[in-house]
Amino acid sequence: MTTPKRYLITSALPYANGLKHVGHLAGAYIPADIYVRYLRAQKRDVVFVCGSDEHGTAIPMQAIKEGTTSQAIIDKYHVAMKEDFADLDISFDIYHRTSAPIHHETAQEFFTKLNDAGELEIKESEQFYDEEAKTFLADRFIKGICPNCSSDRAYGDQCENCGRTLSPDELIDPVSTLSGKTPVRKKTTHWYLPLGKHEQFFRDWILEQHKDDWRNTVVGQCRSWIDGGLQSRAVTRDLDWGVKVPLKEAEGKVLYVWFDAPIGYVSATKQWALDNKKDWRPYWEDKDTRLVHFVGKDNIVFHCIIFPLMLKLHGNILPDNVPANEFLNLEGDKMSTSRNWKLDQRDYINDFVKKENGGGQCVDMLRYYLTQIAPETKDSEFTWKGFQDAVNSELVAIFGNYVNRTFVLMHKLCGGKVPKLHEDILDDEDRRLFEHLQRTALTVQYSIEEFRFREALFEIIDIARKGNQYMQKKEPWIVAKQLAENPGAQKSIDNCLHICLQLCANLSVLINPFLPNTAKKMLHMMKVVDKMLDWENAGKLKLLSVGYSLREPQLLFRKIEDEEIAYQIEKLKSGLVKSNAEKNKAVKMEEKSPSTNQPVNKSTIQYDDFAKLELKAGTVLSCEKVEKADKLLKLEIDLGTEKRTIVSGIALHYKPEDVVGKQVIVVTNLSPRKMKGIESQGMILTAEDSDGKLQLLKPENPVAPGSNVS
Ligand code: B3M
Ligand code: ZN
Repeated sequence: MTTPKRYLITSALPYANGLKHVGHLAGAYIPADIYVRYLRAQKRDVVFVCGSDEHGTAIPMQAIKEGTTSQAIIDKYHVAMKEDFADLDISFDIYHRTSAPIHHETAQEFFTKLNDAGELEIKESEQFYDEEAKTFLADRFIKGICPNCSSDRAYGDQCENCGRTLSPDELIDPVSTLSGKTPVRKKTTHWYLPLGKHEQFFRDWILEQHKDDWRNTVVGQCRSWIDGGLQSRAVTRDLDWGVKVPLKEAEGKVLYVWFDAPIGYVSATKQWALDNKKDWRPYWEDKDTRLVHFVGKDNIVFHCIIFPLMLKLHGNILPDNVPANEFLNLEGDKMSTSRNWKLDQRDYINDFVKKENGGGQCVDMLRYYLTQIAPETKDSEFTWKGFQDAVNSELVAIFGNYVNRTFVLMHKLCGGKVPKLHEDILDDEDRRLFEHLQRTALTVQYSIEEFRFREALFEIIDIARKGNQYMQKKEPWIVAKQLAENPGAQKSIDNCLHICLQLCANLSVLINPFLPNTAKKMLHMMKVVDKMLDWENAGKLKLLSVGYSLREPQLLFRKIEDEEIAYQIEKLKSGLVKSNAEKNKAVKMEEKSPSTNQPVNKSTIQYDDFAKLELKAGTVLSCEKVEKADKLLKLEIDLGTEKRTIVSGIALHYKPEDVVGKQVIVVTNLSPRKMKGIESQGMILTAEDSDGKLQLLKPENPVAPGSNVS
């Protein structure tokens, strides 16, 4: 691939509605930062932009939750997120915010240009309206049951449980999150981006042009959107928080957050250019710019379909790649803010980075582990044990140990100076190591250019591993013992340490984009300036001059102790218990059925509470799928004296024909509730096996339908 004139690199703009966790960090920030640091070391013209996404319903909802104003929320979280990124050495050229006037102007100009060119459709439709709060209900202000997974944590834009993108119409049992009431439908006008009209463009651009250089997961998601039929997307909302629609007839409407947020990349570039006396235009208008968006997989459609279309219609360049990451799970479960099952960046910073023996090395430890397990091709998992292993057995035992040994021995056996390389006694072992280094430098470069950071990091550690093996074979400390009888042996010691030191210098160049603090520490030890870290030095064999005196070694990494890990795991678990206790309270107040499959720590109840349940055995008479609900089955159940219709979320685990004739246990006195328009008159009991599959509970031997269960 040819080298472009300049690069514009973006990381997804995080919502300013709360602190971000390490899943976010692994998905969109660390990979982008590695890439940018690499480009800078290559002396390329690169601008790295990000900022807070301060619009959308997520902000006023958080304001309601915290009993404050939307403005106070964005001010608080904008500052907090900016600080966290800085503490973790994410090296944005600008961390901007979408509440800035320059952003509002830029977003409005985008809308106006598209609208004036006739590229938007105007349509009247019926939307949910809360009569009590006297407002239309956009996205997050409407809640219901997910048609895909039956979770009750589904909103008008997306299900929090399964991640599916939703429209308010798809929700089962929609309620307003403002008043808790069932909303009514009311007419309203909105502006739409007609994606369907541009289907051919997407097919050519993504499915043909980029089918090989974009990640399979990204192309796959785009293909399913395109093949599924691209619908027009509303780009305005009835809401009073956001960028005002710049039209008289659109009083009270704002731009949809997903219309304005990605324009935030443009407005951030403008602000950066202003601050640095540069021209922003070529970064967005000149074809010789490579635009790369780093995002998590839930943002793919917006960065590959919606925003590119906006850019195209507005006359801008298109992204060259969108290396989206899958999700990072935590200790066997999905990371979740609502369940408090997460590791916030802030918590890591407080518990490790800001601690006495923390600092830059702890930043690098997290950057290391999150890159080593980066969910580049599939979901991956953060475990505290995995973190400890990565640090102790790779960073400490391989990388840190190699550098430390080299420096210690150089001081002990070579007088603290870079020894000479005696070409006349170079052997195969020496040459093999050189060759390996040169090959690896190229592999690392290639992997980074292809956004395969895990692979690149593995290769770098492997150099240190090979360095350790080399030193173990050469055993300069043993050779040193023979010096009295054989003074010529010093040459062999010199060669070993010369080579090991040049390898250390190379390691600092290669590791720099990944672990910048470590590279800096190594520079200090080698007494060299930043220029050493220029990428052109990668793979070079004479980075350190002979006779140059070097400093004493500093330990690059400390060990992670068992107690630290135990403490973190305990903290995580106790956080979950707390959030479940709060959640149980909320569920009770809302009188929701416990249909979510989250781990719940229920409190003890009295026998009387249990006795309120009426449980009966029944026999399934018939069963069918519920339309437009992947998880639901509708069952007719014989309870002896009566028949009942029950809707159950077992469709992913049982086929309708497999259930007919089976006996089941039914909760018969649960108040009826409607799901997908069908009244469910009770609930059947299941148990979840270790694979997460639901198993129907049944009496050991058949009993008469209607038999009591106790
Ligand atoms: N704020 C969603 C998110 O944080 C959204 C990204 C915007 S990128 C332009 O996942
Ligand atoms: Zn769902």
